[in-house]
Amino acid sequence: MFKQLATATLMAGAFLTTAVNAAQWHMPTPYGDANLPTKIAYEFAEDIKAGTNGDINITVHSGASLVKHPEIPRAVRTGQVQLGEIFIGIMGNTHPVFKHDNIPFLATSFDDAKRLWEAAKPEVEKQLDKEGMKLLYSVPWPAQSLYTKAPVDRMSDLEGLKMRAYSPSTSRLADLMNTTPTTVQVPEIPQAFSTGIIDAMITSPSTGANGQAWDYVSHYTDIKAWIPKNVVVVNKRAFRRLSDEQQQVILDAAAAAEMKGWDGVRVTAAEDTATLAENGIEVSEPSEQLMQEFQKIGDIMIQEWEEEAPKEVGTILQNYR
Ligand code: PCA
Repeated sequence: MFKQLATATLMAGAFLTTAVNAAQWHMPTPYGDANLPTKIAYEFAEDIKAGTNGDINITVHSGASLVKHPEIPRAVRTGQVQLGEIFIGIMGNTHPVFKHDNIPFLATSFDDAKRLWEAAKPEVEKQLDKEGMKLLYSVPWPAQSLYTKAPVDRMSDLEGLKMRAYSPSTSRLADLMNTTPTTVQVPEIPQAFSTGIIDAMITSPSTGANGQAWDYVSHYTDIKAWIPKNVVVVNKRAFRRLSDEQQQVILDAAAAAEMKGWDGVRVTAAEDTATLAENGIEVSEPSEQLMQEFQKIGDIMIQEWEEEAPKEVGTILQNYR
């Protein structure tokens, strides 16, 4: 009898421990299931579920289905959701350190982009920390290139066009190109082109291929202007509440996700550029003149960016260079 009671108590205790440490978490992401970052997010959630024996069960809500992209930082900060994925550039108005992500011609190869990320990461982590968030991992996009309805040989070919923007930095870039910036989220791109809200955009071959850009543009000029990233962040309080073992499972899954992103993007960049060409888009290298004109704008943007926060941005540039 005693023994039975003791066993029952022990079992109840075990159950309670599980119940206290078990968690159903929600992870909003901005982009659809066809995108590399989303695929990695699902695997990240699987790794954590397996590593915690189901105690931390993360539901990935892709394609901004639970929280609209611009609202994801606030949702994680306030603990409305425990973690989420964010395109770094959209936080450019929160603090200039986030703008390192969308500066044209600062880092245009994957190796340089990785170095820039290492240089910027401590400053990014500091700002996220002030916002109650902890950085888990990043996923880079392929380099950002130019989609238009006509060939582009020089900057003046773009003058007056309505240019898609997706961050404060890309709005500024559109201004400097003598185009008109219009903010459009990925799911609305096809409609924005068909209704004449935008005439041109700068984004990855992946976003062009996923959105069937051949339906609304004819030319892809491969300027490779910058390599932006998404980050996955967790609410600090939610993370701290976990046991040390659970925290370690999450950190290990994050490290694996980071590797998958930086390896995988090289493959998707090549595949998706080929897909654009296969579907009839004219893919071409930029003219020397166009690159020189873009380069000048890039220099202006680096200078403006540094003036915005000389200390933090100076540190990033110094680390990078
Ligand atoms: N695709 C996303 C972010 C960068 C990219 O390549 C977009 O166009 O919004």
